[in-house]
Amino acid sequence: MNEPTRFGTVTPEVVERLSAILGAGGVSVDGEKIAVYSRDEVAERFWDRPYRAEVLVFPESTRHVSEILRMANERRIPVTPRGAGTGLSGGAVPAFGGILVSFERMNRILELDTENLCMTVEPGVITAEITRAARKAGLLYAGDPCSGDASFIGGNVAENAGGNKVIKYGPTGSSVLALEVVLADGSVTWFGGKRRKDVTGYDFVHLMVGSEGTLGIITKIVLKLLPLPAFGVDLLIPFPTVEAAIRFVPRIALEGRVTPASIELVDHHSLSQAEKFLNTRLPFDQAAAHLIVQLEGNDREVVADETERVGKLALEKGALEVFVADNRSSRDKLWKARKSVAEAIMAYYQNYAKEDLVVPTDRVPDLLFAVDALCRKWRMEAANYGHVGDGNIHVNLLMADDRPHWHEDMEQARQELYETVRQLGGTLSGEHGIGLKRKAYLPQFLDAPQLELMRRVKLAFDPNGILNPGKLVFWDKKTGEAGA
Ligand code: 2HG
Ligand code: ZN
Repeated sequence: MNEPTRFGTVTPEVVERLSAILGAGGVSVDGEKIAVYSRDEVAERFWDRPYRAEVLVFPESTRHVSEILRMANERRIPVTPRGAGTGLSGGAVPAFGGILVSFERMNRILELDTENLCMTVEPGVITAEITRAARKAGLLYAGDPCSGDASFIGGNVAENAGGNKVIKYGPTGSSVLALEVVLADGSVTWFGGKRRKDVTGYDFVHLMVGSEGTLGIITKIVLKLLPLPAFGVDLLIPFPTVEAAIRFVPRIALEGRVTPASIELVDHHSLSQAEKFLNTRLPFDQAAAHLIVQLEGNDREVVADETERVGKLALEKGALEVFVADNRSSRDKLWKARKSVAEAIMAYYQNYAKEDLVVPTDRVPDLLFAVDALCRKWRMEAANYGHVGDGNIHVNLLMADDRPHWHEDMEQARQELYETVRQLGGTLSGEHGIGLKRKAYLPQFLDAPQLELMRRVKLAFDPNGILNPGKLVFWDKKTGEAGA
């Protein structure tokens, strides 16, 4: 049961209104279905209680979303937008019940504009479909979250998903040119346009990006495309220590004079989970850490030359070997292993904390030393992997035993870890978002003036606090109102 709040509830009359807007097939009050849709990838036992929407809706158009919001706003009913549920922060969990809006029926690619190099899509398109559609036209959509085969682009935008190509192309937000947004009162507006530059007013496009559905509901997205690089290779580079692997990262740019598309780290523990999960082996899998360095370009010789340079440099800096994957199957195998680490860990461990920390890149070794010490203190294991080129490390704290107070221990360990991150000049989340999972820790990272500004921005967009309440912005627990 959701706690009583001053929010309006979903009465049979509200369900009727929703059915009138969407048609009976666009509304569900089926408890089992609602339970499935009220979750993301965070296991429910990590919450203090299960959260459930009161009604689930499937809009098919901007007009549908607009009418839902107008009605919800009049009655102060919470509205939580939901993509494919691949999120890792509880961002799409309906913390105050109300209406859960699934975007699975708004799943069309509306336009591929090869003159302006952009694509207009609805929020329910699967990220990988966008990549494929662009590729067919010889173009690149640069967003590459690890969950891209399942995630919806709307969720990627709402969380400003990062992924594997951020070092070269930036996170999802760097590819967003414009957004059609339904505001809390149901009005519809466009932020941005098919333009590469725009200082005409505040940058609302990038305020919406990463705002976790708390400011408005995105109904169309214009994505920037780039020419598709003709050649690509992935270097798999094992190192005898994690530190040696990390110390090599800045050398790639400085001495190698190369900007890779990806620089990913997978430590030994992470790799062995993925190997077990996929029943596969990667070379040198006893090494303490592997880097994956992706190089790409339009000139075969330039890519070959860069491959040679980075490979040579790696061996000079202590790499155990350099493996070059330059065909489809070897590249796919490598990335499949990298992208399945998160799922593998969830399959083999019950009690874990999946983190999404970011520190300045030169502080990554300090972060990992601190993680080692923390694990010794709390009798835990760690799997460290992620986007080392961006300083964004998915520290996963794992408990092999099933101790009775595992939750308290984990909480303490997380607190200590966050304090270290803060001292290193780092932050709480690089790409997964705050959601329900990290909300309590925001004040450790954002000062009072910033939190107050966030609250006022929220109030400007959503005076009744109906949009994804409970996320990102501090609200009054009793009233459920954003402004309290
Ligand atoms: C990845 O980079 C994903 O693999 C998931 O962002 C990370 O689950 C995680 O910790
Ligand atoms: Zn990641």
